[in-house]
Amino acid sequence: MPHKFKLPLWFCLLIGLLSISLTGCNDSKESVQKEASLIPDSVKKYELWEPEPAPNRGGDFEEIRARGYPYDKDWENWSYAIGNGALGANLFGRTDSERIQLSEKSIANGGCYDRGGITNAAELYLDFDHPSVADYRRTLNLNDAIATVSYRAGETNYQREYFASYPDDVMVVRLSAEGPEGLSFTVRPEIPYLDSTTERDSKSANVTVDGETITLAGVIDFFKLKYEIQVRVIQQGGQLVAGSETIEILNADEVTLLMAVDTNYELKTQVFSAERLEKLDHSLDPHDRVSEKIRQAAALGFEQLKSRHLADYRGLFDRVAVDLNSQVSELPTHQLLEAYQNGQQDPYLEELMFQYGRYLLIASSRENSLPAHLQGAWTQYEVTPWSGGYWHNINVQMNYWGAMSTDLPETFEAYIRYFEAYLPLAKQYAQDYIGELYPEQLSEDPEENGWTIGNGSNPYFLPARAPHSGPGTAGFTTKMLMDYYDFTQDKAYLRETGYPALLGLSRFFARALEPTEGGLLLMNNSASPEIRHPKGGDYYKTIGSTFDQGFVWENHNDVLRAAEILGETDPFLKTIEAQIPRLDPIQIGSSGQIKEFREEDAYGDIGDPKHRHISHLCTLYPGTLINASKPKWMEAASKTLDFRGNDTTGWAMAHRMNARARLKEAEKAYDVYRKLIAEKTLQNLWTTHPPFQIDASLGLVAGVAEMLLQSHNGLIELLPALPQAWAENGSFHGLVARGNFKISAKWAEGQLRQLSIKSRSGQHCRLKYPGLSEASVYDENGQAVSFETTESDLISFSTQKGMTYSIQPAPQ
Ligand code: FUC
Repeated sequence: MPHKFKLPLWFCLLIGLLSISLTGCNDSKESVQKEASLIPDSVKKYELWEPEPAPNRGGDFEEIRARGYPYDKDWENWSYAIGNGALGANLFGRTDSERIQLSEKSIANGGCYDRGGITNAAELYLDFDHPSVADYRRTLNLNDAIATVSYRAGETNYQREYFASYPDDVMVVRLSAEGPEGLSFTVRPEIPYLDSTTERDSKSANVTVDGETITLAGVIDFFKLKYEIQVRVIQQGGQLVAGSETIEILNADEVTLLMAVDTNYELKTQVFSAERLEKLDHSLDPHDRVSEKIRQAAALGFEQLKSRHLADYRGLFDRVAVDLNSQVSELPTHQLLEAYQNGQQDPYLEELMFQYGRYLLIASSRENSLPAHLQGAWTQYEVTPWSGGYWHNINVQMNYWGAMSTDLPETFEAYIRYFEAYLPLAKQYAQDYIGELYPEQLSEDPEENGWTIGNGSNPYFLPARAPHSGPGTAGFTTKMLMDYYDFTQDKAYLRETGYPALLGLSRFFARALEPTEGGLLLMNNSASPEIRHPKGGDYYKTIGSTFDQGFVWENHNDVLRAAEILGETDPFLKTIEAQIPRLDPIQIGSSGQIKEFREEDAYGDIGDPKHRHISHLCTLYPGTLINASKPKWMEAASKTLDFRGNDTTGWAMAHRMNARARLKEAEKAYDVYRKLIAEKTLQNLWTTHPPFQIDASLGLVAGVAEMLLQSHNGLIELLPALPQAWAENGSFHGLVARGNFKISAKWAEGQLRQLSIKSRSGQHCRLKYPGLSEASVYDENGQAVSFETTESDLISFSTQKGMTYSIQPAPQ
């Protein structure tokens, strides 16, 4: 096809047809620039709020959820979470006795499996004794990551602001009072679960007060973890009275509380590989580090802490906006949710859930923190459900599915650091595995045996195998590592971490695959996550499950692509190339389904037909093997999802949503999104398995992005799964496509109307949208850009790094 070249005049006329505020043809350069950015006119307010404090009726030790206790319904349903990656706090906004519940990711006891589990760090109560108040409001503002409480008691107005600062690693609360009464309250800390009867959860604590600082310090016995929490009380006006374990404030105008937490945990291989009591350096004391954080924060003062927090947080959060043609709702959040549950279609709540997911990801995973765990960064439990670990058969991956496409790759750095720390032990596991099962395959060079992992890890523990999830689990993990490169185009990362990881895993797979008589290579010790024997009972073990074969396929292909990008020529790449055609990962069964197991015939022959996991569709999402170039597989995947149904847990709905988006089944993707909000969302908009788990909140972020933009098949597809409910009018700003393109688009009446693409790495750009070959492309100087087109809906053009391109689709 010839290169397309459109005249600027034509371009101006087209733009004139659109209802955007452009000033006419004389101004075309400026117009194009304005259009190119597509920056939303104003930032929409995303806020959770309630006219009542959260109830706080306490936890119930009798109610055990996913092995976790005590279950605290009010904490899960009503409290608001803030966090800075490492540190989390749940706020109740109470006026009698405020409860600030603190979590820190390394604070762990034995947990429910006796191999470490995060546990509630501390409770801080602020006793106000304001039993009857007026004009009460508590909010969690997502634009600023600040929570507030305001009310009137008597003639006095009280205000609170809370935030968790990443740059200064402190929690900050400012309280103020205006009126005759002044601000009087008692700061009363509590170390929870000190009376634990089980040895694996026992701990010591010492609470001291020195002037304006309360210190909580102690040891959790299981790993001999030393922890310290300091609370500094800085008051203006009034009086501060230090007790033995509390601080009382009398008649102040304003009080700032600073909280810092630290432990002797250090993320390095030793925490995974050493024996329980050797994991930590017992000579380390967190005291100096905590004191220093408090000292520095106090020196900065509230206003500076706040402006540094806002600059940091907004720098991440503001990168992406999605407008589904909504109006900001004035309803309290639980009523907004109730209306939705009663069938009201509300694009504002759908946007709010998306942005809330991004907020929760920023709050629970940062460059220097441990990754987001099953509960993000939060736990009030003594024993957290499933130990609050990193589950590698879907949950931890789902946490990061939306990180790259919604321009928060920094949050994934936490996982990269975690991965690098556990990798040496994962290599040992591969050595053990091959040595035990295929001794003739064992290489003397340990690197040649690669690495492998099992399912449920945590900051102290990495399993070698999982009873119910096959070796594909590690391939599920490397998909994130490859995606990180594909989105960021960070070649140094690919060279140092991504490629060696992928290559190492392919080395392991290559040794662990067993040749069959028919010439195939199948994974033994294979499983499909959590599927049990047909008649219940134990986990189903097999040879060559779709999950395992699929992830070998994905990893093998990704490593070849990575090698090409880096110009690597390792001779082992030839082995990988030769193995790929022998994997036979996808088979269609007699019901027209994607088989989960090779020995399955009709759908549901093996395992629970309504099972939450859809691991045999992982090559549809997050993998790429099932794609539009294989319509039969796409059809079979769709049938499989129909058979499986949507009556499932929170995160499993989020996986279905992403899978439906990949199938371009816009209405079905939307239906499951609606169901997730209506059925698995709590009043504080946390999502639930149940119990509360963070993955669905983060997985739906990817789902919304995937409905609006896809980029997994070597091209960028616009509005691939736009449902009727969003079609009339809408826009997105700043979503990211693989190749590191930052994309903004507007649509109306279901049609793409404007598109702008910033090329952040200068990659070749391939775009897909119906009729795109008739479009016009301009660079940010207003110069027409020539492009190639091979099909009517596909254009491709070279880009310059840093340049923003404006694409004007022809009207359909
Ligand atoms: C996987 C899932 C469960 C749960 C657990 C934490 O094992 O199958 O549903 O999410 O992780």
